[in-house]
Amino acid sequence: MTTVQDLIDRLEAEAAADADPETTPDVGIVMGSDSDLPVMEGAYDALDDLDFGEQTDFDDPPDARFTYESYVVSAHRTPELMYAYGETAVDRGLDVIIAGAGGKSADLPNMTASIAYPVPVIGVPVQEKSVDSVIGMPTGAPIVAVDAGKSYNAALSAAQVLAREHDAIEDRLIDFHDEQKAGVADVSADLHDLGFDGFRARDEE
Ligand code: AIR
Repeated sequence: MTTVQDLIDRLEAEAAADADPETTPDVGIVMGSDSDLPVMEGAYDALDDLDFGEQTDFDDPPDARFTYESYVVSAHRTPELMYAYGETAVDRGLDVIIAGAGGKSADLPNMTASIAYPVPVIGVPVQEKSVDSVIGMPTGAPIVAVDAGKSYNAALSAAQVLAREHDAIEDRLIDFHDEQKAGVADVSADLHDLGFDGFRARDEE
């Protein structure tokens, strides 16, 4: 069984390895519990939509040029792991972190933002009641956050950060936006041209 100390040792060894930045995960996803996965799933979906690959082995990156990794890190159950993840972020080659937590004490995003600084952290309040604890940071301690449950947007924001340095991600973001625009135009014309009943009947088919 893997212990918290095993994970901390792993993160520290990876940080010390001085890996080629092209082989390290670009985005780190952390969440307070695996019970957050149904909400955090959107971040994986968006990164997949943007052609990122999932890196499950630090020493063996996937073929995709841009990658993400994910861990469960609880601010309250495993504070040592939260510190280790934040403290090793720069040396492990992470460029941006997406952090999600639920409940009223959703402190993983805000604490990770402070520990990993200056690596930007995009916070995802997993529930409505988590919003205040995610975004309520004091002056000088920044966090970027999305609305409750909007993990898909968190990944788009992470990609926007990376796009300032990587034209390929910028192109993919622009394509994604164009696809969205086309989708709205399509549905708009269908609603108008089929009429309400026809549109609903088509959707129920
Ligand atoms: N949580 C886990 N450790 C600290 C916090 N705040 C959050 C998780 C999850 C919620 O507590 O992010 O949203 C409930 O976790 P669990 O594991 O009891 O389902």
